[in-house]
Amino acid sequence: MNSLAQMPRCWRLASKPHKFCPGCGHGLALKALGIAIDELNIQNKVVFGCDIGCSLLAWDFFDVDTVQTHHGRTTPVIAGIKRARPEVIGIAYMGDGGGYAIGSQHLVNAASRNEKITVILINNTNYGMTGGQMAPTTLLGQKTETTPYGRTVEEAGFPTQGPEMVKAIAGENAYVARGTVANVRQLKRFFLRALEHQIAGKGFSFIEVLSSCPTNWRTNARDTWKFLEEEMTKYFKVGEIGVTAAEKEVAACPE
Ligand SMILES: Cc1ncc(C[n+]2csc(CCOP(=O)(O)OP(=O)(O)O)c2C)c(N)n1
Ligand code: SF4
Repeated sequence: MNSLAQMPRCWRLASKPHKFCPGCGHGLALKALGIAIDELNIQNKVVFGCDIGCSLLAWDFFDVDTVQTHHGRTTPVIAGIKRARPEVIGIAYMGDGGGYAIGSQHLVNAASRNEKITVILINNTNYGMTGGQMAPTTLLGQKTETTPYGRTVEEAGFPTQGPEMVKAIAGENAYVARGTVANVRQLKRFFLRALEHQIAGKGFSFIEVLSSCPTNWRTNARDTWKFLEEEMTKYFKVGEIGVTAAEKEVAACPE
């Protein structure tokens, strides 16, 4: 078992130090994922897909087969690979712009088809790579390049609650959770469960990761952590997302 201080075995050493900004959460999320891959000993079976946006900087992050695609299209590309080669472990890795806005139709349809893949979506409340525009996850009142006076419900609606949406679509066949780079041990546990769900052939698994983007938030270390741990978690609840007994009953109703 790796300790958190070690580099995961499945990381590609030649691409380290990595290319993310200092303080970026992507590196922590990919560390938790790397440890989960090591613990399950599945490095030779994983096909990793990364999206457009800062997630694409992970194209050479792991020593595993990797494909890079466009906005949310990572989901159907990985689903296609999984259908053609059911023995692989398919992981689609993307940002909130790619997954919830530009390519959201793919997430919705993959969830409703219960594709047997694992989707990991980094929620940093903005479009990181292009300079910090509003994303579906931008919090109410949050200032971004395109919401200089703060996001309002009237103009832009409520921030997307992705895991809750996916769970509502995919139901009990899916393993769904929201983790945070502020708790890497818990995040690794969620990744383990998601990958085990796929290995057991049970169906779709989806993990949203609350993550930091100090470059576009324009925050120092203390304020970055504060925004991640205090502001984001008020609206985005961390934990595994279940289906209540009442919801199951409604789903079973012929009407
Ligand atoms: C169809 C299309 N629209 C817009 C862009 C420009 N673009 C590239 S990356 C990006 C933002 C991605 O943001 P997100 O998915 O949140 O990832 P992050 O960079 O925050 O990790 C955009 C809008 C594009 N490449 N193609
Ligand atoms: S712009 Fe934001 S999301 Fe992209 S690498 Fe820098 S800190 Fe990370």
